[in-house]
Amino acid sequence: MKDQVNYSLYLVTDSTEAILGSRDLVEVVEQALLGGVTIVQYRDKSSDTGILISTAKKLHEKCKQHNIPLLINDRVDVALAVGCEGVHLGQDDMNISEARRILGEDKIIGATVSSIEEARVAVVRGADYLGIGTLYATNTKKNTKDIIGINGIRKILRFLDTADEASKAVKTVCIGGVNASNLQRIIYQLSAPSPTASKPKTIDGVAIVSAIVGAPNPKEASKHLFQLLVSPPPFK
Ligand code: TZP
Ligand code: MG
Repeated sequence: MKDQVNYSLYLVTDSTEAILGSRDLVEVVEQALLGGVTIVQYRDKSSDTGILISTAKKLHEKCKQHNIPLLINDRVDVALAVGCEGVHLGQDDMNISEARRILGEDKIIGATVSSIEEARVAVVRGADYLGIGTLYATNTKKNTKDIIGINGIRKILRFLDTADEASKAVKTVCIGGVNASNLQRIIYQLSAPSPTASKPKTIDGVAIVSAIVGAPNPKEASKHLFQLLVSPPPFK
């Protein structure tokens, strides 16, 4: 099941006034699902546990209708309560090995990584995918110290490509400042062949917050981003 997950257009939600505004998150996610997002992470840094669980249950219903996995940011307990497909954990969250022990092999566990060492450790601990970033500075996550750019992401992809089988197999998405104007360039730049591998490791998807959740029309925004992903860039 989880081998078949499509990471290509990965929606990360935001419930803040600055991005979601006064709109209903469940409605915005429904629109994004209709537009073609392929996986959803519920990320809400301020709601209490009760709200997190009730919102996640509603989001899970919507995602199930579209056959799209729902992951929960930070909170293994919320993912368990909801019975959704997995979690996304940062460097300060529960250890990936602990989360794996609690959630079992069938659930998806993603890890935020900003360096080769963090990527190496996340793979050893059993992450299914890596959210690599921060690609570009973004207002969505302020004070991010680890802005690594295209070159930082390339270095991590190359490391994974030349390491063990688990590293080669781990899925990857990049995050931070991705939008419709830079998406194709990013994909192109992260698909350049590795000098050492015969079948170079490329990025499996882009994780996006504001360019979807903050868009005037999240369905059209997702549809446009999806089309950009499936059509070749004009400069290729
Ligand atoms: N982690 C690194 S950057 C980021 C997260 C959650 C936010 C990305 O938001 P946006 O709006 O897609 O730049
Ligand atoms: Mg976290």
